[in-house]
Amino acid sequence: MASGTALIYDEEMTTHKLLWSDPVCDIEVPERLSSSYEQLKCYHLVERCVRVPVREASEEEILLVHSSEHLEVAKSTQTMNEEELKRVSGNYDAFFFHQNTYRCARLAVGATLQLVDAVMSGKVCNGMALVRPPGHHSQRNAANGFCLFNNVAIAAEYAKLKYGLKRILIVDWDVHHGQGTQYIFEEDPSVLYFSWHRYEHQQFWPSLTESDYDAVGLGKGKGFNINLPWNKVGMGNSDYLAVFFHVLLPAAFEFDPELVIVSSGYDSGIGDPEGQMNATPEVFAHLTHFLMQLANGKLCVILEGGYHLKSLSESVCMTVKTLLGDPVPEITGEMAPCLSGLYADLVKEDKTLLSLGSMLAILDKILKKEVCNGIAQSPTASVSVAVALRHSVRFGFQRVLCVFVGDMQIIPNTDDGKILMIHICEKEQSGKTSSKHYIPLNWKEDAEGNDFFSAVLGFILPVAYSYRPDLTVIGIGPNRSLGISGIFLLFTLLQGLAESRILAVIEDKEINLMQSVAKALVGASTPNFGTYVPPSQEKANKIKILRDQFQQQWKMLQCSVKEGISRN
Ligand code: Q9C
Ligand code: ZN
Repeated sequence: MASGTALIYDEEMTTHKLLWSDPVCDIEVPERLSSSYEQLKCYHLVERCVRVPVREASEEEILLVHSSEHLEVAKSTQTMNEEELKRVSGNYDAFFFHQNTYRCARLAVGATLQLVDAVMSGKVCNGMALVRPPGHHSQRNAANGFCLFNNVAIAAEYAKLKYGLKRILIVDWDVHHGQGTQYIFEEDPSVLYFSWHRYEHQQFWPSLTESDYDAVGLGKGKGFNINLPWNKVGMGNSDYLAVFFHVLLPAAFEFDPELVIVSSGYDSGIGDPEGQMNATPEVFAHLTHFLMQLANGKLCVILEGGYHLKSLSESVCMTVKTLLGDPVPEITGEMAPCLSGLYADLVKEDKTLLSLGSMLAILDKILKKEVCNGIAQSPTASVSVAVALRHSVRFGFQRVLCVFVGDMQIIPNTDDGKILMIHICEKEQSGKTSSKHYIPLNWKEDAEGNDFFSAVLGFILPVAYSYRPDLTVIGIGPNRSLGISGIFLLFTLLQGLAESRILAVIEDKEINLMQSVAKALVGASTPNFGTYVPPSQEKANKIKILRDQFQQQWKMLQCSVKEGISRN
């Protein structure tokens, strides 16, 4: 499988700039690119990436999306004087031309196509292109909102044509609606377009009715356009995550894209004058990490907006760091270290003792932050898990999330809130009733395909993100009711929490499972274990009932329009 992260940047794209005074356009400055690149250098991320050069897109490539009239107008601006440039710019809503704009826009498209080629050829697994001008407002026949050519839309058409792709997902996390991209793919079922955007009941630019949630695509493309308008400013990390859990990711997993392209605007981040949102740079690491689980990891991130230079460049770094496979940072967090202890009475057999010794050795390395994760084999996983949990709490961890799959001989005490246990098993286990910190989830994976993603996204992740664990322990015991693919998904998605600190405890003799878990923990993307299938009505109801039962305690579960996502 492909590895490595491409980074595409060329200083030449900083030569496009505003020549006159215009308060609408003056935020789209060359420093957006150069300061992002400087910050990447500063964190030593540039040297860890594969440098891919830019190129000029050909006219033919631009014509995949745009009209020849639009191309000719753009071309003609190369030799204009300032007065003429200003006049042509005035024909569009929020756009400025410079003599170098056409050249830069061709480089921006070319950079995007270079990234698609690098990913599709297997030269790298994923990558980011830092480009100007941006693209997602640009339409077949018009420049708009700082965008001349629609970089991402051209890339999607190019990937369909050159690589025969049948399903491409475009995730537009810029704070503006990429109406240009929506128009281009409105009738196209092979491109699923998702955008969230500041909307304020149509008061916010570009103030279109078609930016609302009821624009779902047209004709054959019906169902392949998803808009999530924010009717208030101030949205933050938990809002973005809730939308991923409850809206985007369920659709994306079911769509099963062959390539994911991000219209990556960071004006949805904190401090941005356009967006007025509150999401911190770390959230982009989480969003990136989720998208890395699709399309076998084939992910192309293309810069769009982002006008607060510090917020922008930190967010770019978070994205690239995550693409490189670094642990996902905690969104917020506090911690405290301490000592250790053991369940002496449970440990009767030598075999158990031996396995506990090696488990504790691994756990200690995780607690001391020498490693980020580890796998321990055990003849009795639930005993090892109970010991690991006790030990972690004694050491000083405040919130340990434990997901246990299969039968448990011993159910740890979770009354003090320092442990949250989610117990996945086929049938209700007697002797313990559910509570805020002990949640039984009776689930048997469908034999026809992997339907467990619906439970992970609809219940487990929201609860886990509400809890904000500082360590995750995943135990796999006997009679597990999940297949390898479901367990793999659990491991990859829970890596977004607790700064990726995960201890896996697996009942021995599960060689295949050990290998899959090891792959998940080193950051391999979800292999093809078969298809993701939507849950049956019965399973969907089960998730809904659990959500209703626990949403007062675990707020990220709230996802109804009334009390959830948009808080209108
Ligand atoms: N009163 C991108 O973020 N604002 N473009 C126009 C008119 C234009 C944003 C306000 C914002 C364009 C790529
Ligand atoms: Zn924007």
